[in-house]
Amino acid sequence: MLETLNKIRTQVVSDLETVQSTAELEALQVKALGKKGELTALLKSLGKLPQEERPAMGAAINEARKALQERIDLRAQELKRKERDEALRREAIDVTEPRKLPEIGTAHPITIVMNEMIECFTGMGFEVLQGSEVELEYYNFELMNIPKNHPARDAQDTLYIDDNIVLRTHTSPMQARVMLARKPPIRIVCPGRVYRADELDASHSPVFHQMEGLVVDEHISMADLRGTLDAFAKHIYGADVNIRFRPSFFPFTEPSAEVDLTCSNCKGTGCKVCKGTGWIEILGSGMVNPKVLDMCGIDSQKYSGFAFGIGLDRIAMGRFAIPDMRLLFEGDARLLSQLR
Ligand code: 2U9
Repeated sequence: MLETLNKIRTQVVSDLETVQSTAELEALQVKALGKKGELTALLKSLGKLPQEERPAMGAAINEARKALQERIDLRAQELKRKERDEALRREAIDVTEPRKLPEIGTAHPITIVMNEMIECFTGMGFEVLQGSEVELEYYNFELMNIPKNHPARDAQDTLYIDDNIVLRTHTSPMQARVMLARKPPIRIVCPGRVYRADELDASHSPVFHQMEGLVVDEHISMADLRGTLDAFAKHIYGADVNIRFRPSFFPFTEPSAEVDLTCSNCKGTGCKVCKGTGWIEILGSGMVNPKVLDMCGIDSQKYSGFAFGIGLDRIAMGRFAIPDMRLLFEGDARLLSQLR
């Protein structure tokens, strides 16, 4: 039996040298010292020995178990250290390795145009206000001198939320609110989304973008309007462009004018883009109708004002040669990637 014990011992010691992982080591420990292991089997067979040999043999087995357990523990420590070192090496991250850069986005063409205009008007002392897209009919129409039976109110043009609540058809209700809340001088621009009951096609969209401006003070004249819009046109399109006024009509301005800009394609000589006229229409404007001033609580005897409205979508399309309005609203990243 002692011989068997020594054999087991020698075998375990030599196996300890060859195990290469903690998993293998555990298996070896179970095989040698486990409940069903070789040493336990040996202990159980003590009964076969003559009575007087049993204590010495039992002690020898227990001594062997203790000695082997110590060696196994030592080996376990070694293997653990080795495995940890290997894992550290294997999982090492090279923090100097260049990473794949995320794609950098671009501002939307309408945002680009809007920001340029905001910069221009704030430079001239205008304040920027945004307002709500859902408005009372009263602010959107009544105060803008568009009474109940006016064609502009037709359900075909206006998206109604409720009896007297609409999606604003222009940003003007914001300007009306400012006039009602403040005293002149007023110098504001209101950029934002507006809504009309239009089908979406290459040149129409039920949602589009405007920037309206309003100046109210004593002695404001059409010359102030012209000077402001001329500075605006030159800031956005370059010092060599001019503007011209054509008479027009809007319920909220009197007199009213449509404003054309030197055609950027032909520099005013006439081409296909401007249909031979040398001019491109860019905005509408006028002197604020005295009726509107009075309804908004501003004495039209003392004060006068000018206003203008710019459609940002058409301007963005012209600027970036975007042929179809739908491209502005589809959110296709391939459109923006061309503006980079
Ligand atoms: C107040 C008084 C007057 C704003 C104005 C226009 C002329 C105009 C169009 C431009 C292109 C709408 O987006 S568009 O289709 N706008 O032609 N807008 S005057 O007049 C105002 C605004 C507020 C209190």
